[in-house]
Amino acid sequence: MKDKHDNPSGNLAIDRRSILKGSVLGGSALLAGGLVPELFPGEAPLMAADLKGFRRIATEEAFSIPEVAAGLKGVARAPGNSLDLILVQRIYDAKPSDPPLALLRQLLDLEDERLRDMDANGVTMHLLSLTAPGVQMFDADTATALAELANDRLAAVISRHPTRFAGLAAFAPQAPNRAAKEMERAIKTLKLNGFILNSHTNSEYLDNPKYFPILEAAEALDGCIYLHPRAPSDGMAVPFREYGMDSAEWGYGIEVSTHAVRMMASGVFDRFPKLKICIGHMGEAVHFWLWRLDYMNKAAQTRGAAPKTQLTPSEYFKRNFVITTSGQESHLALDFSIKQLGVDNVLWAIDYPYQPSAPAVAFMDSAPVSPAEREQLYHGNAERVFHIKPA
Ligand code: 1WB
Ligand code: MN
Repeated sequence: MKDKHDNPSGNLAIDRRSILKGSVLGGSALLAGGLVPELFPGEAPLMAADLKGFRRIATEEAFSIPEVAAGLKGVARAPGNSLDLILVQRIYDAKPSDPPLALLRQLLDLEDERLRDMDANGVTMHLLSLTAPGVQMFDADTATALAELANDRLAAVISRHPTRFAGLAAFAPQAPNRAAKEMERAIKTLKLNGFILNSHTNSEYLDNPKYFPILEAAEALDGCIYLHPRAPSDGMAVPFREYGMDSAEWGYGIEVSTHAVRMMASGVFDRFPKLKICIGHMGEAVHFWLWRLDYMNKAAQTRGAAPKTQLTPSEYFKRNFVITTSGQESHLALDFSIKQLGVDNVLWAIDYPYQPSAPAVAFMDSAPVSPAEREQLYHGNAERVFHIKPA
């Protein structure tokens, strides 16, 4: 057993014995320059030299391709009233008079600015996914073709940088049987790592039996579906139209959490017991609600409002879901998530380019967890859930 006096670099400011006993590490915000509040004050911080070697796999990292961006510019200009148009118009149809927006450039870049950002921040790998709303606002034929094209591009960039990129396959729920075929090609031929779905499609959710071929394929292929946000569906859009609430501040999380609860309450996981769903933004708060979900779902079942299910919502959530920390850099929320779900079920993410890399790294570097837990959060869980080859 080593202690700080044995460390040849002489900069190890932590008591190894307390780590080995399983106690928490210091929560002081070493790399965040004091931005992250201390959860466990009084503990010594880790020093930078001890952290730079981590295998950091970021699991909700967005990209696009020019053809999808061009399609979304068409969506931005077509008649329509969906809440997503606020974001789609801002990013894909910016007026020349608008202040320049780095986002579209960063989404389309894979091998230049992105790799430099990863290098500068010690980020080993991006698990890439076609950014929201993906292909889900196109007609079925366009969506199917663009999903295939995006998956081909993704596989090509991964083959050029197999240690830096992994990827989630897009598919077009508008044509469920063709989607299932593409999911199979993505895993078996392109060797992608799972699937990305940007929540609802035409205001319909995965509990709808028309989508069962997709769930069946995901389960059979052992591919986790990352249920990523888009703006709330038409039926619940109105209260989100003001104050910027359509977006990542609130609307996105409500959309995805609603999707997750629909799936659990519908009994879809009785039909597909091995289906894995990943949700970001620290679980979109669903696991904060587990006690109440269990209590009230049982009441709903008793009065005949909800179907009888084999398990409770909390049992489904712990069996069928994992969460990521994307864009939710609170040590208190992380601590709660680990206690509620187990450290095996929490994965690290940045949400590049929508959120900056440096604070996301600082957040996890300084998280009040043991070294073994930090390895799980940073890469071990991602390797297991998304079939990424360990280093
Ligand atoms: C933003 C965030 C936009 C996310 C997104 O577009 C996604 C944003 C698809 O902050 O503007 C996200 O995943 O949190
Ligand atoms: Mn995201």
